[in-house]
Amino acid sequence: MTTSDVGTTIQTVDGHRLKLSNPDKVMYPETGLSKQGVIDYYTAVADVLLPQLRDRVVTRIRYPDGVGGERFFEKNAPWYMPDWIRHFTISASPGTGKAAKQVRYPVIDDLAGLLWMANQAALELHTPQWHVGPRGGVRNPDRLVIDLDPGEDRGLDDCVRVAHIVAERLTEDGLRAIPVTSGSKGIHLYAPVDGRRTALSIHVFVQKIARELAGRYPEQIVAVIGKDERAGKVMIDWSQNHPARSTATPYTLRGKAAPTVAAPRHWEEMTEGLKQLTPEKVVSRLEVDGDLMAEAGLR
Ligand SMILES: [Mn+2]
Repeated sequence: MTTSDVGTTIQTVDGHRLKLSNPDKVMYPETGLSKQGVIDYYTAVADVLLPQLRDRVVTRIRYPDGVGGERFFEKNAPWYMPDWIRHFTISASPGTGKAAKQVRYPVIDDLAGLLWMANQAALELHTPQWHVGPRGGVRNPDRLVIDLDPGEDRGLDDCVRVAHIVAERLTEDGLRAIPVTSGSKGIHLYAPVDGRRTALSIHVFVQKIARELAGRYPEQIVAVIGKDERAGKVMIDWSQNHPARSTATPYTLRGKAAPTVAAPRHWEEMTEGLKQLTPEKVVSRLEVDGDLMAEAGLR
């Protein structure tokens, strides 16, 4: 049910009354994608995105004036968040034994929560590799992530080559990775893990693999996290497995000049000329491919 007002629509979603403000506001000037367009995208992918968000705390990058304007990274649930969106107060660095500040994180359970966030211009959603339990306990990760970032003079083709190298190395440890083009410059590789290892131990394990591959392919790969080191190479960023870190959630929009999505891909696509995907493309692929994340055991 939708009623219209000047600059606002009221929708009832999942039994919650949602006020969507400024639907015509342009969020991506390069293509003209509006806030309504963002809401339509998130509605179209909800069936595959919600399983990625389920029981994970979500940090947001908000673009109140669209991608050309100021953006801010938000961890805490804003005070005005409706109480039907769950939230958990958790250490910013759980499971590390370090004193860290407490964060009141939201968890998105349904389309209503997703659209409430979209209405906040939270274009980008980021999640950690661990779940939160029903009372706010932090579980061991059920997946690992390896972020491939191209340095200066390197691009997606170079990331593709390194993705194959990393995936093959992971099979030696019985891990099967799926590539996700990040919607930015690189590729995220995800692999399911059995939940018996802590985030910190996975963090160290992935760091070891990154260093090993950088040693074996020094012309192509660097395992040192930093902007300068990666020039002319692909950086294997292992650090996003740290329990304090999060990664762009598969199927989230990215806040780039033109709208793109963090999108799961077939290995057969991982060849020269690979491109990042637009939201339209991701939605049309869903009808053909279904949920590649689920197929990879990642939901
Ligand atoms: Mn990256």
